[in-house]
Amino acid sequence: MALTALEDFPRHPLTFGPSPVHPLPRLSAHLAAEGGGAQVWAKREDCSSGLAYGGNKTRKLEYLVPEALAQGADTLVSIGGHQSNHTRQVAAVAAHLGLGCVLVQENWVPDWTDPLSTQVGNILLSRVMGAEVRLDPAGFDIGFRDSWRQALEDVERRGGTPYAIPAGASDHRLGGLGFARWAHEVAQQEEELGVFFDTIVVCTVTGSTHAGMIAGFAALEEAGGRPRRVLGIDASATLDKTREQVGRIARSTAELIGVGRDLRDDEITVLEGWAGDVYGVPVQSTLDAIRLTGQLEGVVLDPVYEGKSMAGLIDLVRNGDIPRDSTVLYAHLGGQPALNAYASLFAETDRV
Ligand code: 5PA
Repeated sequence: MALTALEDFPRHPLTFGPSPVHPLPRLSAHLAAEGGGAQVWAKREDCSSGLAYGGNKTRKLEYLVPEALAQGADTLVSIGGHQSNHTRQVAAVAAHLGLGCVLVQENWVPDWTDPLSTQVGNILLSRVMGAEVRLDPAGFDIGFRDSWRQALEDVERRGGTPYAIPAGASDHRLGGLGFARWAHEVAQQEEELGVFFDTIVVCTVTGSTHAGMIAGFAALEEAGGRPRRVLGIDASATLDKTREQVGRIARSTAELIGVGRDLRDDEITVLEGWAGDVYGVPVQSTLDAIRLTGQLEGVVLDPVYEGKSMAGLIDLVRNGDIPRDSTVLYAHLGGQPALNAYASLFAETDRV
């Protein structure tokens, strides 16, 4: 199936190619024994690039990089929490392209006081790759921030040309394109594998991963593809903001890639129930999902994002919201380096 208008946008490849898709047979069997019956597969953004462990932002940045280069930018400027996966991927892309990198790292998880949060995992990797890391006391917010504007101004004052990348590369005109393309990749892999994923489960916070998928699958549906459900699992714990942002980016991306109709509200589904009360702090279901997936499949999830979306998938399969005859695709969006800042949660072996 053609990529339609998506092909008109320049893309700078930063991945090895299509991200791998594979079944999770032992997790599926475990859930079947508990009353669910769906076949669970995973598509792996966490091992699709050689740039600092990859993750979902790498694919998004493929569409921002051509604009940055065309504008003559010499420094990428972005923002996230202390353990942001996004900023680590921006640092890797900057290094790969020979650009400078300034990262504003805010205190998005004040309730998680592990002193290693500003030293290990993602932030360590960003420093290794040469990014200028600026710690900032501001709390979690997916919107635009003064500290980020300040960083952009500082680069200009030094005579540089910054390229601004918002949190999660989301609230950006091109932010949804990477995952619109992901939808086309899924359709192609389905053809090769002879499967159809009727349900996609994806973690959502700043929104453009989920939004891009919605737009991409809508384009496929318009081209005659079978309809399917794209279930976003909120991990922001600021549900209204995330839901609004997903809807806005999904609609603007759909327009950009020429979907040719407005998206229906029922295409934009952000489910709550697994984020806990605050962003960045795992709850029991997060830890259970991390242990279960690790111990049954050898697939590692993080406590901020993927553990929460897998907790959602597990419950939805168990309680039949994802029916027994479903084939469900879990979008693994990366994020494992943050585990290092949560080591105390796993100090002892705990078999499921
Ligand atoms: C992130 C985001 P979106 O922000 O596109 O909704 O993606 C959610 C998500 N899984 C899911 C992982 C591993 C993620 O890293 N991370 C942010 C970051 O700063 O790392 C943007 C918040």
